[in-house]
Amino acid sequence: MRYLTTPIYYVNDAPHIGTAYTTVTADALARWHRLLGEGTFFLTGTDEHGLKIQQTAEANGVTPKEWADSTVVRFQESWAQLNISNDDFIRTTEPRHYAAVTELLQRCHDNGDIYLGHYEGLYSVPDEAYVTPAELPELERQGREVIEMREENYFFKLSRYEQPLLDWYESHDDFVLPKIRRNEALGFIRQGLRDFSISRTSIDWGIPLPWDENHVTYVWFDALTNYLTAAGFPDDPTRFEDLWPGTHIIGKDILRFHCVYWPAMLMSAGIEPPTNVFVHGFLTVGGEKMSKTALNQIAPADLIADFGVDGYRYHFLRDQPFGPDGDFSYEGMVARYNADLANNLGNLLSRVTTVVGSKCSGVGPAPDPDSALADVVSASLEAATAAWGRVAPSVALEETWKMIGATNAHLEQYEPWKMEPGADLDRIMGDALEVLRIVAVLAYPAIPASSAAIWERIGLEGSPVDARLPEAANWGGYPGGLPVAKGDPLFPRIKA
Ligand code: ME8
Repeated sequence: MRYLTTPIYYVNDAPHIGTAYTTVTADALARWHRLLGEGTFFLTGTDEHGLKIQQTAEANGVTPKEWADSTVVRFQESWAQLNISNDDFIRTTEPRHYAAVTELLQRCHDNGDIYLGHYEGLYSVPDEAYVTPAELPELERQGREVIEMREENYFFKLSRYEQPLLDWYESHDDFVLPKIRRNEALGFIRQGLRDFSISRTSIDWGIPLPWDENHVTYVWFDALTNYLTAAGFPDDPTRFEDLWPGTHIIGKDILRFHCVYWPAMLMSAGIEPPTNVFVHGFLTVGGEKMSKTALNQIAPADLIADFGVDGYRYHFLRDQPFGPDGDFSYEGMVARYNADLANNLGNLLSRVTTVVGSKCSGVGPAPDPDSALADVVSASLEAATAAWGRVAPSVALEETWKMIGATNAHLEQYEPWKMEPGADLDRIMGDALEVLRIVAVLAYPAIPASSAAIWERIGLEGSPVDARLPEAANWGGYPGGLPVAKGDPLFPRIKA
């Protein structure tokens, strides 16, 4: 089973284009793997313990759990609106998660990797992490709350895992992708690893340590374990065996936790590290870092109102390559939407359905088995498949759109709207319908609802969700003789 996860987002924050970026990308990947006929389990959820949530709940006069219950809905609604096809939604306040964290802690403890020590130093509340004095000026500049902490903590012997981690990276070349992120993680390990604190006594909003109830588990130890919980750890070994190890999709801000701490924790507990960690860069808005204080966090719903759900999904998958940082601009989004969706795909659909309506009595002809477009399709399919495989949705979509471009050019060359009805016209329209069918399958991970609408308009039964690749992209699958409907534009042009 392919097990894909997003980070679990802090329940305190509202969803924004950054958290939605990871979630939409993971969703598109999950949909792609389902198209390939692979069993796929896709998880997202929320991170609900820790000082930040305790403080906000107090400020709002409610318990932390009440606070989490009222705010988690924002994520659930946003992801539903964005058509996210997660199979499970995990909340770290669920009993199943307490069981998993307790078991993981106990295993690391039994393995001799947890000891009692003292911590004195600085703690960044929004990051839920200890920080060094050297990091303080930058954190202050960003307006992040940093407090003095002095407490007894349990520590995890990360130092013991320096060599095992280096060996793991050595023998698992693709563990962290893209390569620049792998090098970043390796650089951190090579600097030497310090043990990290895994418990707190100063807060009580968390999961108690099984051997010392005065301590609650540090929020990161707790949060990372969500990936095991949802896979059935520890109570459902059959399910766990089937799902684990998983693949994590994360942003670069939490690379150290996922690529260094997490595999070490798992090794300590005798559990295999994840298969892959795919790490993307950060989105900025008009060149600025997004933050609550800068009031520049854009809510997905605001853009969906203008571009529709699929317009939203397509933009971030196509225009923000996975890996490097990227800048978001509204103008850029309008330009991409108009070029690729309103013009390229929208035009193709409307031309084809119009001509079939007026010159083929609304009945779609079958494609020509020897069409020149068949070669374009097979080249695009090969390139798009490779791109999805290396988590490069922007390239996969660019390749898919090459088929659309070639078909529009084909139509412009033959101008079927000027032709008389007959075999020549039928061949051209059949080819264009066939490309639309294949595009509906290949673009489905990005624009699922629009793909289903195209499918229906060209008269096909069922939906692209049931298609299986690569067979579904074989040339000649459009049977002909189906009713073709014109309908309203799928992607109305947007004025800049
Ligand atoms: O860190 N651009 O949660 P979080 C792109 N609870 N992606 C962004 C982004 C941006 N500007 N801002 C946020 C936490 N993200 C922990 C995770 S996992 C075991 C625990 C995305 O709500 C990106 O995926 O701060 C980043 O890694 C994540 O949101 C952080 O979400």
